Amino acid sequence: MAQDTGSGVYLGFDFSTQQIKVIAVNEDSKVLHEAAVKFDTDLPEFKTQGGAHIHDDKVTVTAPTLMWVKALDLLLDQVKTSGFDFSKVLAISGAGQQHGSVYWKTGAQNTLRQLDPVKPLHQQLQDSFSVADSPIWMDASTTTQCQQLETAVGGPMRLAEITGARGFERYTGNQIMKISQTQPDAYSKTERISLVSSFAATLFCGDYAPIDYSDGSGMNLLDIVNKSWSQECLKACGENLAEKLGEPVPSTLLWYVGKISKYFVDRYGFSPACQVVAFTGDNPASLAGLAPREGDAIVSLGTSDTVFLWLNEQKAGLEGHIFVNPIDPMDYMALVCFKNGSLTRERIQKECASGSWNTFSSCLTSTPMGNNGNIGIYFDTTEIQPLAMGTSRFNSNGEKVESFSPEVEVRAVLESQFLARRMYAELRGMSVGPQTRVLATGGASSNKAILQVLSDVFNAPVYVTDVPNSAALGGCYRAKHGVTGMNFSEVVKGHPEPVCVATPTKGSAEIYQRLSERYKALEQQM
Ligand code: ADP
Ligand code: XUL
Repeated sequence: MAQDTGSGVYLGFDFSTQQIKVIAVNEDSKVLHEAAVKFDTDLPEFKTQGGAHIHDDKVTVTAPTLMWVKALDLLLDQVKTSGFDFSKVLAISGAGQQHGSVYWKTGAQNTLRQLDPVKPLHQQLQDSFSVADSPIWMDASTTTQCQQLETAVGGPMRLAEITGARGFERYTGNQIMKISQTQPDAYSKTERISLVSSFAATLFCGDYAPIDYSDGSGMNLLDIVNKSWSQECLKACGENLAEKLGEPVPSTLLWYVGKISKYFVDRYGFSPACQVVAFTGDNPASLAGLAPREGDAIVSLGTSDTVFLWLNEQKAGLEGHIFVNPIDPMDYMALVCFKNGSLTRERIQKECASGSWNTFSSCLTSTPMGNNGNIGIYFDTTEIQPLAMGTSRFNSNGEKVESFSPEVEVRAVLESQFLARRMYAELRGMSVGPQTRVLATGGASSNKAILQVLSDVFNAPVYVTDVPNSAALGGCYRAKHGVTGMNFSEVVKGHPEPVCVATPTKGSAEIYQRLSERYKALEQQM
C-alpha cells in the first residue's frame, strides 16, 4: 500500500446513505488509501435496500442505528488488515448523511466512556439506543409536525428566516417532534440526540460530540444568523430538547471536539494524540472536498441529487435550504436536494438498459437533445420539491402517454431531473452560464454521457476531479484545517485541479429553455 511514512496523515469518513467510506491523505493531499463498507451487501443481516428500510406507509424511512456502528467495526478491521498504519494519523473528521437522527438511551454515555478494546463496538452499544431505527433524510412522514412547527413560530417564511428553511419533512426538529409525540416513553429515556455526523464523531471520541453549525442548520432548530438553538423551535419540538442536543459548535474549530478515544488507540493503534475535528453533513463536507472557487455550482449525483453553492449573504425563501457555511461560519451555503437521484436512474437502467451503465450511456448518445419533445417525470419516492410521487410521461404534443421506448425513457429521466435541479437551484441563488464551472461529484459523476446531458441542460461546462468521494475527502481537508489552523486555501493546495469533461452542445441553450418552460408547467400539474 502506498503509505508515505514521512509525513502526517488525515482520515476522512463519510457515513452516507448506502455505505461508509474512508479516505486517507498525506500533507500534500495525495490519496493514500480508500475503503468502503456497503450496507446492503456487506451487512445483509439488516435487510436494507439502498441502506434504508422503507416502511409500509411508503413515507416513513429509517435505518437501523446499530448497522452504522457495525459498519464502522467492519471498515476499520478491513483497513487494519490491509496493513494501514493508524499511528500516523494526526487528525480525523468526516461527514454524515444530513438530517438523520440517533437517540442515545440514558446510560449510553457511561458505556461510551468504558469501551473494551477487545470487543467490537456493535456488541457493546447494542443496548445504547432508545430508538432502534433512526429516521433518515428520505423520510417524508412528518407533514403534520412541519405545520405545527411553522404555526408555532409564525408561519413558513418566519421559520425560513430563523432556520434557513421552511418546515421540511426530513429536517430533524420535525422528526424529533414526531418521536416525542408517538414514542413519548422512548423520548423521555433519551439522554442525547445526535445527527448522523455527530453520532459518528461520538463513536470516535468515546463521549458525546457536539452538533456543528453547518449540519445543525438542517434541523429547523438552529438560528442560522445567531448560531444558537432557537428557543421557540426547541419548545415546539420536544421537552428538555436543549439538554438532549447539547450546545452547537462551529464546524472548524478543533478544541470543541477532542482526542480519539482510548478504544481506538488500543484496538487499531491510533496515536493518543490523534484529534477529532467536528464531523458535518455530507453536502457541507463535499463543499470542502471540492475546494471550489467563487461562483462554482456543485452538483452531487449520489443517492440523493443535490445542487449547492457558497454564498456570502443569504436571503430566506420557501424553496431549498440555507446552511451555515462549513468552512467560514460567517458565510452560508445554499442547497437544494432531490430524493429521486441515483436510485431512480438505477431503476430505469435496470428496466431499459439491461442493468448496464454502458447501455444506459449508449441510449443517451443515440437520442437527441430535447428527446424529440418527450418529457417524463419520475418520482419513485415522494419528492421534496414538488412534494409529489409517481411517474408521468408526455409526448411532444403535451399528451399523456403510457410508455416510452427504452432510449427515450433513459434520456427522459435525465433531462427532467436536470431541468428540475437547475430550476430550483436558480430560485435559491444559483446563476449559471457558459462561464460557470459546474463541479460534478457523487456516484453518477463517473458517467460521461450523464455529465454531457448535465452540461447541455445547465448550459455550462462540467468538471470533475479524479476523487469522486468528495464528502470523505472533505473530511480529510477539514481535519487538517481544524488542527493546523491554516487558511483553507493552503490546506487544499495539493488538491487535483478539476478537469473539464463536458461542454454544452451547440443549440442546447434554446432547446432546454423551451423544455424548461414545459417542464415547469407539467410539474405544476402533478
Ligand atoms: P452515497 O449517497 O451513498 O454516497 P454515491 O455518491 O456513492 O452514494 O452514489 C451511489 C450511486 O452511484 C449508486 O446508487 C449508482 O446508481 C450510481 N452510479 C455508480 N456508477 C454509476 C455510473 N457509471 N453511471 C451512473 N450512476 C452510477
Ligand atoms: C440534503 C439531503 C441529502 C442527504 C443525503 O439536504 O437531504 O443530500 O444529506 O445525502
